[in-house]
Amino acid sequence: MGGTLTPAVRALLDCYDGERPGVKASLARILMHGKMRGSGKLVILPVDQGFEHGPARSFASNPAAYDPHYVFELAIEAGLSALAAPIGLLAAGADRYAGEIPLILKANSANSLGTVKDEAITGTARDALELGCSAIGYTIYPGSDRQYDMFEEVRAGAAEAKANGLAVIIWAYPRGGVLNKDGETALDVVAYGTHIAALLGAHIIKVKPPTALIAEPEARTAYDMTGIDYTALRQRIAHVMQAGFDGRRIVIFSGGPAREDAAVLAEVRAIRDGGGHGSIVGRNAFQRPRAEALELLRQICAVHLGENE
Ligand code: FBP
Repeated sequence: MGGTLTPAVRALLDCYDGERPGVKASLARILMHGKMRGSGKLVILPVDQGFEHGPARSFASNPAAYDPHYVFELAIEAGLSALAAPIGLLAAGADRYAGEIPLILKANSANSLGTVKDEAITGTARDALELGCSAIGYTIYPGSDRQYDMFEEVRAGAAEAKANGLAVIIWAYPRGGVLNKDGETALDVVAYGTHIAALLGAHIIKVKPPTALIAEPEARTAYDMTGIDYTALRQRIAHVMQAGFDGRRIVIFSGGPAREDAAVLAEVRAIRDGGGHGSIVGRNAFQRPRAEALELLRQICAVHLGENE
């Protein structure tokens, strides 16, 4: 269904000064779809974990999700903003469900069998267009020994995508190099990853909710200087939004490993209160039985919409 853009969506599109009309139309298509339609917030289902973590770790707890049609239907029935997945999964449903949900082609992929912190290019702008996608997505690993090659690959892919009217999403996941596991989600590191993604030209940036740790000793002084207390997640989210061009880029937060509903929803409330643009929730959706997943997704959407849960 078409319709007039809401003030919230117009305001967001205005943040992308000078961007091509085709790209803005693609962003609008995602922002004007499903339950979050017109709110300026997004809730997206990512299903690339089969690649990143392997099939059993991803789907054994809810075997229905081995079937690509299941995840298409989950995203559609939940009224989500978009479905993001690698080319093979999208190709298995893009025709059958054409026009029912905006699609995002996850165009690079890693697997947990390798040791190098890198991703292979597994899709192109042309692939995305053929599948009817609105956007293309890339992971970057700031900090990894392969980071500069990843940045160059994203630059090339993003340029081609934008020239073809596709929006660009960057999954900014610092890891490798000097970072240990805790450092990957430290506040300064997540903010740094967000900023690098914005500087690389992402329209939408996806990061993990940050912890209160400051990993880089040199950054500590800068944070101390602000006098801001980052104990509350809400405050840390607000800082990540600053790093995303002070709210001029759409920044959404990933769901992480499957947890209790209450823990997921508490985090989503902090994302909302910190001014985050939404959530991208995979395992906490498709690893639950369908009815439970739909109910949790309903509540996640309600939180972001500021409705009664
Ligand atoms: P989840 O909600 O399942 O965490 O999905 C978000 C996501 O970014 C996926 O797109 C991706 O497969 C996964 O997290 C990667 O997580 P990690 O890099 O920590 O293995």
